[in-house]
Amino acid sequence: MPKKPIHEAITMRLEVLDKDGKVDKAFMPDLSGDQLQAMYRSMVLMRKIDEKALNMQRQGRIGTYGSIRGQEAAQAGLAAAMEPQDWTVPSFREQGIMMARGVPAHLIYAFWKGDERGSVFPEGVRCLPIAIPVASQFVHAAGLGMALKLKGDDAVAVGFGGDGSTSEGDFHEALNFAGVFKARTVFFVQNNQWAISVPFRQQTAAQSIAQRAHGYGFEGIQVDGNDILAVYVASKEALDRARRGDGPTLIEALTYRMENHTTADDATRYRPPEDLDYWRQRDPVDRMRKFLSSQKLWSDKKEQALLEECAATVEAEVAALEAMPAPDPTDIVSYMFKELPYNLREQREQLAREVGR
Ligand SMILES: Cc1ncc(C[n+]2csc(CCOP(=O)(O)OP(=O)(O)O)c2C)c(N)n1
Ligand SMILES: [Mg+2]
Repeated sequence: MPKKPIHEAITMRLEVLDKDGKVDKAFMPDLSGDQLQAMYRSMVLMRKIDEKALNMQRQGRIGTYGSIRGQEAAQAGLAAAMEPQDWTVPSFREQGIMMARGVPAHLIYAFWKGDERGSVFPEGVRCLPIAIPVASQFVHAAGLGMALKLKGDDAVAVGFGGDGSTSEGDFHEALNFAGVFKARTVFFVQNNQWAISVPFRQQTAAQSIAQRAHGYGFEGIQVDGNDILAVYVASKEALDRARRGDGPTLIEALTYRMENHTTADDATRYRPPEDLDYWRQRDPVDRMRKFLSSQKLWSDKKEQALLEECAATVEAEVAALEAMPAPDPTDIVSYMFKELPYNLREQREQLAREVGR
């Protein structure tokens, strides 16, 4: 008996903007000059908020911090495609999209200062708290997407993780459930090519993360994650599909982590320095600025004004952080359960006695 194919599986990669800021017109999204400028501005603000966090960590004003430098296009491109009612289910490297979705930066700083109030977002911001357990976000996003479907809510849940997270069982369980139940979910993996010191080639023998979606019966797409326009196009398509009820999508945004894993890491011990030169030439922010300039949508004057505006925003967010009254130390166990189990209740009482609360 000859073998017969039972399915076709082709994984596509999307690029719109090349490293020199030239676009492939066939895939150029229909966005106005104002929208394109707003997308650029959003990336620059993300970078400035991020740079400040690294500086504050060095000054001892916040704790350990993981930078998003190099991943701004992945987060700003997706944010631009999301609707206000959509849910964000972030991991620990999503500060950019969280800000773009309405989480004030000083709360993100507060989180990294170890302050539980950094996870309490303004009313109406549909963003779950930062969750550190790798790949747990996919399970939450699958469940949320299933709930949205059952409730007939016109929103999509977007769950985040990195390349390393795709080796966890949670990733596969979440994708399987979401596929079977046609969850209103988009799985957004930022493949920044490192999981702390483990390179991507040690995560999987597959050529891409995107292709793994085929095994769960839905589409996966790889995009140039340093190309904000490609990320926007792929995200819009995936969000529209989920909103129509046609099921989830896995997006792999191929990018690069330009900084250390966190401030507790030293990437010079494992990463070839020439990688950084290669990726610096593909910087997502520079690339979009080159494109906008070529379209006469940007100028040195606008750049200067934007940098001044971002510096003022950063200072205002730091001032808001430092104006927060000292946190209640017993908060560390306050939000884990609706009702505290007896052992945590005892520990909280003991802590309260020790700190005099
Ligand atoms: C379940 C679990 N295991 C291990 C860790 C420790 N840890 C934190 S980040 C990380 C690597 C994550 O790599 P990746 O998914 O590529 O995300 P990136 O940090 O590159 O954004 C690990 C192993 C964790 N937080 N959770
Ligand atoms: Mg990674």
